[in-house]
This record gives sequence, structure tokens and C-alpha cells, in this order.
Amino acid sequence: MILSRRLFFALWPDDASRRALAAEAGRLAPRCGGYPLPAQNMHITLAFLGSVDASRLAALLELTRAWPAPQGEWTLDRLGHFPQPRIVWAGSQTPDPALLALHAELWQALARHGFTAPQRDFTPHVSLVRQADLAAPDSRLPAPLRWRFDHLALVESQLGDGGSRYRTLACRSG
Ligand code: 2AM
Repeated sequence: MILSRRLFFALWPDDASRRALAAEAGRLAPRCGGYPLPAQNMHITLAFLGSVDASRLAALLELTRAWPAPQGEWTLDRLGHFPQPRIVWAGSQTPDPALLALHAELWQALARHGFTAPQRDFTPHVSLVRQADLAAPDSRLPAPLRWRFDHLALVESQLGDGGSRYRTLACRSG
């Protein structure tokens, strides 16, 4: 019996954007010293919940399904590096206000369910390369990528030998 699940809320770029991000990851990985993430894993985490007792899952599924359909457009145009946990990522010079509002509203709703938002600032990003000891040589993406977000997903992360596998448990789309 599964007693706890590793859960997070995320937005998933459309197929073309994910392919473009995976190509960028492949270009950067040899320069940054890590390994590129595959197209199917390209996402932006809005709320990482960590290990959640399975008894709380029903409420999270309900919250997801009842959420107003998200709508916005995000331009990815910059590259960044988190030295810990050694990630090279794509993000924005100016994060979209609708994206920041969605993040804030989601955490307000999660707080009503007893979850606590992290203290640190939210840096919207898509992880491209893991175990990256070096930053990307440029701070800009070679070509800005615009994508419309219209799917909010509650996702389970399963850690395995070949990296993380993500499974969407519930999705709210526009
Ligand atoms: P990352 O891509 O920046 O590592 C599933 O693991 C998702 O949750 C990933 O997008 C990951 O973000 C994020 N995540 C994992 N651990 C986290 C943590 N401690 N705090 C915030 N986000 C985390």
C-alpha cells in the first residue's frame, strides 16, 4: 500500500516548446557538465508539496479539478544556474504577471489545506540540465520561446534508476 506520494503542481509547455527546450538542453549539457532532461519532463513547478500522506490526495484532486482554467502566455528568454541543486534552467527576464498570480493563488488555496509555501522567492523556471556544475555560457536563450499555458496539473514524481518519472493525476485545462 502506498502511504505517501511525492506530489507537485506544474504547467507543461506544449509539445513543440518541450522539443525546443530538450534541444536546448542537449546543446547545453556538454558545456555545463551535466545531463540533459528529456522533452517529456520539461515543465515548470508552481508548488512542490514533497511527500504527501495518501489520505490527503482526494482533497488535492478536487482542488485541481475545481480550479479556474488557467490562461496566460510565458516567454522563455533567459538561462540561469542554481549551483545547488546544480541545475541549468530556462526562465524569463520578466516573468508573466498571470503566472506569478497563479503561483500565489495556488499557494493560498494550498495553505487552506494545511500546506506551507516555501520561504524563498519564486523563480519560475524549466529545468534543462541536471548535475550541472557550470552555468550556461550565455544568459539568454538563443531564440525566445513563447508558449501559452492553459493546463494546471497535479503530478506525482516517482524516482527511479533512469531519473524521475512524472505521472499526471489530475489536470485542469482551459
Ligand atoms: P527542479 O526542476 O527545479 O528540480 C519534481 O521533482 C519537481 O519538483 C521538479 O520540477 C523540481 O524542481 C521540483 N522540486 C523538487 N524538489 C523541490 C524542492 N525541495 N523545492 C522546490 N521544488 C522542488
